[in-house]
Amino acid sequence: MNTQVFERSLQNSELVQPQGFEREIKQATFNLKAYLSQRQAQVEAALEESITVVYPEKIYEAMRYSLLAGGKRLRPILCLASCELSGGTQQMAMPTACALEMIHTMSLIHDDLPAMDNDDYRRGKLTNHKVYGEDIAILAGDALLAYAFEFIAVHSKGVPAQQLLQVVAKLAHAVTATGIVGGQVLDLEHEGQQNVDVETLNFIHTHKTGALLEASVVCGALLAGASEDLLQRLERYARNIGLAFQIIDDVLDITATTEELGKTAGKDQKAQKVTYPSLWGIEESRLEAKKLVEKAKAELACFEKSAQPLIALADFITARTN
Ligand code: GRG
Repeated sequence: MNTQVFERSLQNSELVQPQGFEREIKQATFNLKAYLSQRQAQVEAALEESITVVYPEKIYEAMRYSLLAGGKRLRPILCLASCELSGGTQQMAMPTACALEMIHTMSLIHDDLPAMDNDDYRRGKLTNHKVYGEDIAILAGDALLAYAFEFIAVHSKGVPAQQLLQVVAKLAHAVTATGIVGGQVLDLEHEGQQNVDVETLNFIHTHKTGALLEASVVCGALLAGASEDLLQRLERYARNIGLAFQIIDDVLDITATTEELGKTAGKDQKAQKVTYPSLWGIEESRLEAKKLVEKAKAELACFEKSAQPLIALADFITARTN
């Protein structure tokens, strides 16, 4: 993983000052940096073990190349944190956490293809198709997508079958035309159009980016058999951080360097894409993202200590630098 870039994001997140004495006390007892690096190491180890290279080697190598290329591992970490808040264990959630990263990675591989966003770099490395060719990159994405569902079904332990079914259904819903794919189609359709309004932009991003982030949080809770009330709180938390995440992504495309992002910076402006900063400006976009994060955190305020990881992760989303 691109450790330096991740470290910079963490340092930045620590600069965020909690508002109010009470929150200061709560956050003082929670070390986000330590939490993230511990969880990240656990996720890396599980992902490393998840795919073995066998015959035909090329496809397994292509899958591993992108899956193990680093990244913040936010989706798996959100899933683990949500499962634990809901009374479950890390062991119950790890296969789903890995599956979320497999799906996220496949969406990045396909997004980088010449037919889509056409990028040469991702996570600080050459994109999958630049190394393995377009044909293998498409197949590596396809293989990761199917394997994600197999991985949940085969490796989940200690989770009732009914709960696993709910997880699989939620995840599939977040990926298909009702989720990432639908959002991506609309994004492609509106490329180069200047009359995109904020409702359309929200629709695109709540599907293209938000759906998988929401599924990460909700699946963690489903695995643990969370109550309906908790599920709804977590869903609202996730929807708010999902949109905030994309707003900050748009801002970073303008303010961060290619080195910091690990992919080509300034692509939105170059493609004359309508983004949150192009509609509102950078400062207003940051403010909107912060408001969404505050709304997300308010959903979990009643849980005190057990919600500290998810609350700190919400802050990290606006403070990140990549
Ligand atoms: C999912 C079936 C299926 C097909 C893919 C190409 C495509 C359809 C969708 C594009 C989805 C996409 C790339 C959305 C952008 C999401 C986003 C903001 C990614 C960046 O996430 P980070 O910052 O990345 O968490 P790291 O590298 O840290 O994991």
